[in-house]
Amino acid sequence: MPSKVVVGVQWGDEGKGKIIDILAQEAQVVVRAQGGNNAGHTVEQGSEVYKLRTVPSGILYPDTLCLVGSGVVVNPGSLLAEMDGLEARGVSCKNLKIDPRAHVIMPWHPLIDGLAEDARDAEHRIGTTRNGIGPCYMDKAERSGIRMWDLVHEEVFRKKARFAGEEKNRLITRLYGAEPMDLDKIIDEYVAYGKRLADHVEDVSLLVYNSYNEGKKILFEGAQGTLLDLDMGTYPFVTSSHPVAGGFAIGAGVGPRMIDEVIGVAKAYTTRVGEGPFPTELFDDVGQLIRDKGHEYGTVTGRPRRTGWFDAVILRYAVRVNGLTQLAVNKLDTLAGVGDLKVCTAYRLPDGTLLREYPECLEVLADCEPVYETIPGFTEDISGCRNFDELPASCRSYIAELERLCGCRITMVGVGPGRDQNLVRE
Ligand code: 2SA
Ligand code: GDP
Ligand code: MG
Repeated sequence: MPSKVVVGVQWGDEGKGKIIDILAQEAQVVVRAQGGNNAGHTVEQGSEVYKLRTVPSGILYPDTLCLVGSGVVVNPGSLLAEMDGLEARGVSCKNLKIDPRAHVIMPWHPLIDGLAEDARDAEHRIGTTRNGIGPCYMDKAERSGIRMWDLVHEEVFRKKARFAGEEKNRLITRLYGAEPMDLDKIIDEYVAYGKRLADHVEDVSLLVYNSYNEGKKILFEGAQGTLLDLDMGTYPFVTSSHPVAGGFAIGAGVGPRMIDEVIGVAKAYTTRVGEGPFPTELFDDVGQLIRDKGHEYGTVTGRPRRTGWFDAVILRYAVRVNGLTQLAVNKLDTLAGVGDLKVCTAYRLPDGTLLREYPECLEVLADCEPVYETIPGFTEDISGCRNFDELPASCRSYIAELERLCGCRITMVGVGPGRDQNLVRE
């Protein structure tokens, strides 16, 4: 197995956690390279369900090295709670390592995230997860952030946190009229986190490089999705990191030639949480049926996810900007009994022009009407299928048509959340 990247190709929650968990059986190293505890990756192992946020989805394999790269933003309290929860269920976190360059989400980041969201009107609200992801990346880009190395060096940390905290107190009191934070309490709490995490801080760039050169199999785990990418997504309704394949080289500290395969993960329909454009969104009973059948509620926040038809325009875009070599399509089972299936093949502008490529700006996207192709649906419960050939002919035709429209080979089809419900397609 060469090194593989797994990326979300829609707006996140495509079932990446499940695919990573399956592919991790053959890997020795699993690496997260962007995002933070805004991610919610679900892994089901028999009757056990794990909701992972910062910890890579390879953690269920005791000998797999699980790495959190420099491009991730780490909330130490949330990470320790996640590690404690895993340990309490018998999952060891001894192989979890975090890059010293990764930025620390400090308590002011979620606070400012929430204050900023509340201050925005409906038109400008992003619908963030309020975990402080944007404000933490802002400090990183502004060069005033605190990194994991600082966190585990008490004297350095105390100095940097005090300086940054005083500045943030001025910001939140003056701009938002909020109460100042108790910095002594915060700093003591974080120093304690630093002591607990010290043994987990190690140079991830070096670990990945050495592992690769030793012939180990490496899996890079994406969070969020292509349309949430800071550059390539539906800006400004995006997250503040780079979920596209190119983000892995920077976020893990390795050269791009270390990535051999790029596997996109999509759903057989589309979902989105948070605000922003969504051309194929359904507002009717079918949309609600898909939400109910697919349990489409945020893993982290519990927010209802918006639902809609599969959008092949977005998928072609994702094939291009990620350089996909193969595609996994999950949740085909959810579409049983929803009636005929629609797939968006192009967008139509008000003047009648047909757009086959995803537009680069929101203003054009807002005017786009989806052009649909209708494909006969299916009613059979397919969750018990274990081979692609066992699927009803209508399901196989739907997948073949998606493959044709996306221009990328579909190699895996999901018919349920379990490891054994992933049908490999030759
Ligand atoms: P943020 O918090 O700054 O990253 O939010 C900015 C946008 O990114 C979206 N976003 C997500 N979209 C889907 N899933 C995500 N993770 C959770 C999950 C979400 C949840 O797995 O279900 O529990 O609600 C995720 N994280 C960020 C977010 O909705 C904003 O549109
Ligand atoms: P991620 O963020 O991409 O890892 O996805 P999430 O875990 O947030 O959301 C995907 C949800 O769909 C989880 O509850 C998974 O257990 C579930 N899931 C994944 N693949 C399938 C599938 O093929 N069918 C069904 N019914 N559920 C699936
Ligand atoms: Mg998720």
